[in-house]
Amino acid sequence: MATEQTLVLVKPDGVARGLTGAILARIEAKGYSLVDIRLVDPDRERLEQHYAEHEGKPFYEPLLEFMMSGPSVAIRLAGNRVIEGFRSLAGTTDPTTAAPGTIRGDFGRDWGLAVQQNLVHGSDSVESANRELAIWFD
Ligand code: DAT
Ligand code: MG
Repeated sequence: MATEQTLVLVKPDGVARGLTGAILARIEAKGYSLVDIRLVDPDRERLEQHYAEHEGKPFYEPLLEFMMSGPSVAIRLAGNRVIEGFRSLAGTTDPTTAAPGTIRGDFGRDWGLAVQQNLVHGSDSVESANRELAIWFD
C-alpha cells in the first residue's frame, strides 16, 4: 500500500557540475529502485506545466530560464514512502540552510542569483508525482 513512485530531477546545475553520479549513489544507497531514467532538454511548455503552481511568483521566470539552461536527468523512482523519503534525502529548498547530510545541504549553496539552484527536484505528493511523471515520461 505504501509503495509509491516519484519524479526526481537532477537539475541543470547538478548535471553541469558533474554531480549526477554522486546524487544517484545516495538514491541507490538508500535502497530505492530506479524504474526509468533519461536525459531531458525540456522546452518552455513542459516547464510551464511542471511549475504551474509557481506561476506569477518573483522567481518563476528565472526558474524557467535556469531549467532551460541545460539538460536534466529525469528519474522514475519507486519504493515505500519514496515521495517523503526522497525529499528528506534532498533537504529543504534553500541550499544554504538545508541540513548537512542532505543533497542540497552538502552540494548546494546560494550563488546570489534570482533562483535557488538547488540541484534536485522531488515530487511533494502522490498527486504531484503522478502529474509530473506524465510530464517528464510522456
Ligand atoms: P522544492 O523544490 O523544495 O519543492 P518549491 O516547489 O517551493 O521548492 O520551489 C520550486 C523551485 O523554485 C525550488 O526548487 C527553487 C525555486 N525557488 C523556490 N522558492 C524560491 C525563492 N524564495 N527564491 C528563489 N528560488 C526559489
Ligand atoms: Mg516543489
